[in-house]
Parts: sequence; C-alpha cells; structure tokens
Amino acid sequence: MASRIEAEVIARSNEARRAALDTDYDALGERLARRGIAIDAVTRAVAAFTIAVPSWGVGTGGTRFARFPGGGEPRTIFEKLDDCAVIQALGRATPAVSLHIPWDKAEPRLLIEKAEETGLSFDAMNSNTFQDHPDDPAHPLSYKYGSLSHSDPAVRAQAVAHNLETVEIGRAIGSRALTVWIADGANFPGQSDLGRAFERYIASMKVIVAGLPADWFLYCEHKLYEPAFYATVVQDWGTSLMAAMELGPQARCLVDLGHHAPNANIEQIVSRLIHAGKLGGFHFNDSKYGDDDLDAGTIDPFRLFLVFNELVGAGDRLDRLTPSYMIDQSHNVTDPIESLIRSASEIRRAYAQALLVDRAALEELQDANDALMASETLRAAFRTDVEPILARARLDAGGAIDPIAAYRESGYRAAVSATRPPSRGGGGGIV
Ligand SMILES: [Mn+2]
Repeated sequence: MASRIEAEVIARSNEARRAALDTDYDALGERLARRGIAIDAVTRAVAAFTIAVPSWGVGTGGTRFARFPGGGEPRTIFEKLDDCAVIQALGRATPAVSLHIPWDKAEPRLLIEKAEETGLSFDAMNSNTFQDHPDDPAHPLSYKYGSLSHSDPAVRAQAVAHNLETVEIGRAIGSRALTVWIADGANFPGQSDLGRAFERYIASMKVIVAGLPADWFLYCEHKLYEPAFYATVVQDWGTSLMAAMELGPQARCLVDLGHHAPNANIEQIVSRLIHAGKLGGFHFNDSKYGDDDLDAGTIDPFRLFLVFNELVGAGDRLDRLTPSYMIDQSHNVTDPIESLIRSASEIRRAYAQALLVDRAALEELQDANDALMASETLRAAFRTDVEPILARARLDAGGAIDPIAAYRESGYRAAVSATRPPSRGGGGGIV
C-alpha cells in the first residue's frame, strides 16, 4: 500500500519494541492457555476486525463556539485520504473510509484512483441535510426548518434528491450503504406537529429506499437532541426501529454511542436490535455528558466492552446482520490522526476482551442465579490486558507495535504542515 509513512520508519520503530512484545505476548498466551483460550486464535479474530474512519474526522473538529485548527489540515478529500492511509499504515485496523456528501464530493473516477493509490476502500456514505448547500444550484431551498420531514414538499423533494445523489456517488465508488441522520425537529412545544413530522420523514425515506440498489442498506441514525432542543424527529432507538421496520428489509438502525440519554443502557439497545434483525451498524465515540464525540473508550471503556460482549455473544445472529463499524468523532484538542489510531485500537481492545469471556461458564452462572460470579466472569475478561494481542495483530499485518510512537517518529504532521497552508477556524459541523 502506498503511504507517506515509510516502511523503514515502521520497521525501525518495531525493532526497538519487538523483544518486549514477544515476552509480553508469550506471558499473556500462558495466562490465557490456563483459561482454555488459544491466544493466536484471538489475535487472528482481532486482525480480521476492521473499523471505518470518517473522512471528516481527520480535520480538527470544533464546537458551536469555535474551532482551533491544527497544522497541516487536509483541504480536500484527496488529502483526507492521504491522512487516512497513514492511520491504516500504522494501525492496520481501518482499511475503509466513510465519506460525507457534499463535503467530500468529487469526480468518482478520481476517488477510485485515489483509493487504489492509497489502498483504501469506501464504507457507508453519509448525506447532509443539516446545513444548506449554498454553492450547489440543485439546493436553492433552506433546511433551516427541516429536511426530510419539512412542512414544504419542495424542501422534502430536494432532501430526497440529495440522498439519492449521495447513493449514486457511493455506487460509483463501491460503497454499499447510506447513513441518514436528519437534524429535523423543534425547539418549542407547538412549533411542529410531532406525529405529522414523523409521517413526512417516513414518506421521504420510502422514496429513498425505493431508489436504493438491491444490495445496499439504509441506516437510520437516531439522536436524542441537538440541534433541535425540544423534540427531534428521529430521537431514539424506538423511533429508529419503527422507521426501519416500516421501510423494509434494506433499512436498519445505526447506533451512535453518543446519541442517547445519559446512562442509557446502550448494550441492551444493541441486544434488542440484534433480536429484531435490525442492527445496521455503529458510530463509535465516547461521551461524558451528551454527544461529546470524544475518542472511543476514553471515558467509559467498560461500556464499550459491554457493547462488544453483546455482539460476540450474539454469534451467528450477528454474522447474518454483518453490521458496519465506523468511528464518528470530533477531535478538538488532539492530532486527529493520533486520535483515530487510538480509537480504532480501543475498539479492537473491547472486541478482544469480549472474545475472552467464558460464555459457557457465564450461561451456567446466569441460569444458576449466581449474580456475583456471573458478574465476575465478565469482569475477568474486561480486566485482561490484551495490548500484546493488539500489537501483534498490527505487527503481523505490517503495522506498528506502538503506532502513535511510530507516527511521531515519522514526522508526518510536520511534513504536511510544510506543504498544506494553515486552515481557518470556523464551525465544526460534526454529527
Ligand atoms: Mn454519528
């Protein structure tokens, strides 16, 4: 794979860390063998687990207050793909990129060429009707009062057409899914009719699903609040599931970890969506108070583990669903490349830990109502330091044992800062 990270940099970085990794990996292998687990099988499973990075995540994010850009910010989708290639070269967990239209709009032929050059592929497409598109003559109307659920049929038609255009771009570049998140809602009781707004959303989504290629999925992404602060049209997983059921077999629910009420039991929502056969995918991130879009696994790694515990525990039922795993974060104070490398690693960590759960023992303890030991069975897996497994999976795939150290040793950020002009501050526009 072509990348601006020299293989030599990775090799040098790994050389200094190789002996320690071998020792740690062997020691962990011995510990796991005592629990009846073959470490190499876990490492292989982890290596096969990949997560898509968001194109919008490689630029510095912002809040509604300000954005403080870093050096060497990517200016185009092609520079974003260069940065994504660096993330993949070092971490080997993120071979695909999720695009956002119109932010990443470009000639499909050029996108395919760039994907071939960087060794990347394209995951789910994201449409954008949460802001106006003043530069697009096909977008004369404003989304200020909504999009797919707008009271004006002309605005709804414009929003539907935008989603179908996003599908067309996606189809040309090998994507297989469209994620729809709408900002529609109301700031005041009485501002809009709660029932009619949802009916209009469903009617618009039916037109989109009718225009979807047969092998595509449509992901309905819910979000509790913001930018609408009184009522959001697709506010929770119940509404999302209702929509997905009414929209038919191609429609599924996408769970963004930040889009729930505080303390919501997200792993239970995941379990219910698996039961309904409607789990479409994830937007991973972490949060403390709301839709904070912090790096996955940095605030509540136990919750991330519990989500993966449901996924691994679902076995065949999950295999039939083939959900999409994506990151959706806003990096306001870190180098986005470092945050995305770390986040992908934390997601794999949760997956690896979930693979270590003794499921036969857990089921027995649950059936015997041994609450303490059932809880301990989960915690034993969560407590296991699986870093040697993650590092070995990266190393075997040609990546770095310590990808963030190797990234810093590479001088990539300084190099792109010298060639890409400083970017201006401004809004974040992160969902
Ligand atoms: Mn999201």
